[in-house]
Amino acid sequence: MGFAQVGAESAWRTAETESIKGEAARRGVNLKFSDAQGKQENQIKAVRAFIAQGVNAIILAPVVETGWEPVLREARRARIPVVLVDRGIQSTDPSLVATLIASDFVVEGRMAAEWLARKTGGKADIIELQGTPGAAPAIDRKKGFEEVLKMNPGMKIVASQSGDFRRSGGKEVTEALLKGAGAGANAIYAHNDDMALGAIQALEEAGKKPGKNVFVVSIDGVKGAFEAMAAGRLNCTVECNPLLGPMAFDAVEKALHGEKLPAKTVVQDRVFDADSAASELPNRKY
Ligand code: GZL
Repeated sequence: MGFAQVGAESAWRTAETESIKGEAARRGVNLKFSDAQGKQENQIKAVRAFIAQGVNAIILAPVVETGWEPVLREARRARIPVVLVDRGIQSTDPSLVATLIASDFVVEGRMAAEWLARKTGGKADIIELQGTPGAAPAIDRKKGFEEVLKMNPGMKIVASQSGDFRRSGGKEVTEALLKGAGAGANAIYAHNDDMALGAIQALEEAGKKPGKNVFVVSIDGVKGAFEAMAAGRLNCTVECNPLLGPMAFDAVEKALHGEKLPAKTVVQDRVFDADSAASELPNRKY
């Protein structure tokens, strides 16, 4: 089997890779792994290589939504099923993939905004740290967040920029925005925990108190986020479960047996905040 992974940009990504590699080992599957360093052309090359090597099936975490149809047609021609995990694609032909296993990022964006609206009484000037441009989670987390802002006129995104889902990106973008359009912000919405943790560092270096006079809300639910919440530096994280290995291999098995799979299996997410962080921390698996 082949697994074409995005890269290693965040703790979430690492946890997903470990889940899929671990499940392959548990099932005695020979898994060929490719880390695309965040570049779609490397992912496409990896899928082509898997096809040339005659793998039985391919697991793909598509870095961005567009540009997949040609290589997916080549996989279909080779009768190699492709299971998408964690991010979806835009395609006019649903038969090109066996199924998608992922969270609902629009719902995650809504949950983050609803939590912030409750916490601030619907009044906030927000710096938004976006994920990778063109990636399904970046597009949809923004969409869901803005849906809730439409119903809360006192909440405004005063600055928004991509930190590419990286901690370093979150820190650098926050440093820059605090000197510009985001100077008066009293809240940060980060599309993932790694960027939120970078932003928290930037806020503290700017003499602000993240978690206290600047609310910080993010998504993923990685261990570092729970530790930051327990320390009072992060206010809320919306869980996005990366432990997709078992579901991915179940889907591959079904596809190989010619079973029809649902277009999408939605992974359920929960919201956690500082009140529950300390008690929840020991239960965290990633
Ligand atoms: C979500 C996943 C995102 C995570 C980030 O399914 O694609 O990519 O939220 C990761 O941490 O980089």
